[in-house]
Amino acid sequence: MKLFRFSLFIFLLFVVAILHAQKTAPKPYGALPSERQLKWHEMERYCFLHFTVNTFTDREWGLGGEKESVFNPTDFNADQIVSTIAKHGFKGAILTCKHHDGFCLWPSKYTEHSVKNSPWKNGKGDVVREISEACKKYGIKFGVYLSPWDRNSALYGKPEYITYYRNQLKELLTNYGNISEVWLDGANGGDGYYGGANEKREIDRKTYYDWDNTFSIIRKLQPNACIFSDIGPDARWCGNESGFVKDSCWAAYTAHGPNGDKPGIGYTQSDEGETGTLNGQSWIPAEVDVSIRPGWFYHQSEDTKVRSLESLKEIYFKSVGNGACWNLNLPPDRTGQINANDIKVLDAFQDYLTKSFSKNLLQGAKVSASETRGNTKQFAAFNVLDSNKKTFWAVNDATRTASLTFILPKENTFNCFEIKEYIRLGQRIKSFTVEVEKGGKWEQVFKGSTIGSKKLAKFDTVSASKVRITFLDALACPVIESVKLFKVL
Ligand code: FUL
Repeated sequence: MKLFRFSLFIFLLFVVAILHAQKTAPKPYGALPSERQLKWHEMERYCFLHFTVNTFTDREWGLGGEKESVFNPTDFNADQIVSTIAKHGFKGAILTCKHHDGFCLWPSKYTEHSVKNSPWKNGKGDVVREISEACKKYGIKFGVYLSPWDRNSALYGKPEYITYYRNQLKELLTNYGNISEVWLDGANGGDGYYGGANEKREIDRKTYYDWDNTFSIIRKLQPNACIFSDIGPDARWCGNESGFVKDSCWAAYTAHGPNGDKPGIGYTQSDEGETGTLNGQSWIPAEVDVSIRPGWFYHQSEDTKVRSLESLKEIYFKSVGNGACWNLNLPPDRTGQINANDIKVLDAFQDYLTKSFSKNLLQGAKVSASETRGNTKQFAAFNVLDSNKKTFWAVNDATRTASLTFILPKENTFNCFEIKEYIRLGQRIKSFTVEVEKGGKWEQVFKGSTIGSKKLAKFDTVSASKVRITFLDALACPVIESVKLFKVL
């Protein structure tokens, strides 16, 4: 009898513990984002600004021996550049402060190869200063690209170059206000001017730069800056320059070297960037960098080759719509402004976004769930409809399949769901479907895989008043922050 009572007591304790657990939020799963990364995710879209001597020599990669005198924009206007970015809904600008040719857009005290020896503003100009100040004016985040490869420097390839590189980085990170992203390019080593040596210099991508110590400098000087590279640590290269990540894309990432060995910047299996890693080691979401033109720098010959509206739409869905951030390159032209041909398509794209995404058709809808964690309001389905980013719908710990059913205020026509996981607790969903009710029967209109920070699930236009999202499989119980429904153009 005593034993029976004891067992009953233990059993009840167990039940109470389970019930209690379901009244508190689910435990985080796997790799998690930092506060710095959460802010980065919110940006969704920002712009690259590729500008240097190449703009004037009509090259993509300068050799390093260009005369400073070639840099001479006729009407440089940071206000025009940054206001264009802001007006079109982009949230940040990343400037090529130094590209592979080594020419510095600011008057670095560590080299003569900079704006200070150019005719532009009689050598008194500073592109980094003007762009960073315009960013402040328009509420745009400012990021810096400082090419690790420097085809101008005589020091490149020697240990002293690392000190030179870090000194320049320190100038950028201390003199220009808040930096949102430090963009580290993997392109490296080869032919160059190298102070007049004109030779080929190879470096060991895995060891030469001693990146860990450079990362510490960045963390110390700009703790909120995201560090981007092939391997993160905050954002990873998506693995291509064509404008996409795969439909199934994890923010978690475990980078590998080309031979399955230790990876480095410029030394990875780049196609892994397109998908991330299921149950990967760290939260290192993808950034999709792509140019609005065939080249990264402005070439007049490409004025007729600017991407179309259709192309920008496709990139948007394949980057932002797959949980990545989109870094669209807008190269200033020889005047030192964003070219009118580029602005034309940006206008059309902004108009498309406004018309497509300003009316959430779930406004006023009713939502019910197959299950609610601990049957408490705190985790109820209606949380996915509010605009509070801190509330979410969650199910019980053991559940992997669950659904949300929406009843619209009236029958409506739509073709795109926006779904967000509550990523503070990790990325969980592995597959899901969207169904609409037609004549009392459910019809599947979309089948997808991962969700993460944002998924745009686009399908053929349908009319219905009842629609259901079923999360079919997940790494841990589904936790959904928000759901919206649109009729996109
Ligand atoms: C590449 C560079 O070589 C290109 O010139 C460009 O800057 C692109 C964003 O990254 O690796």
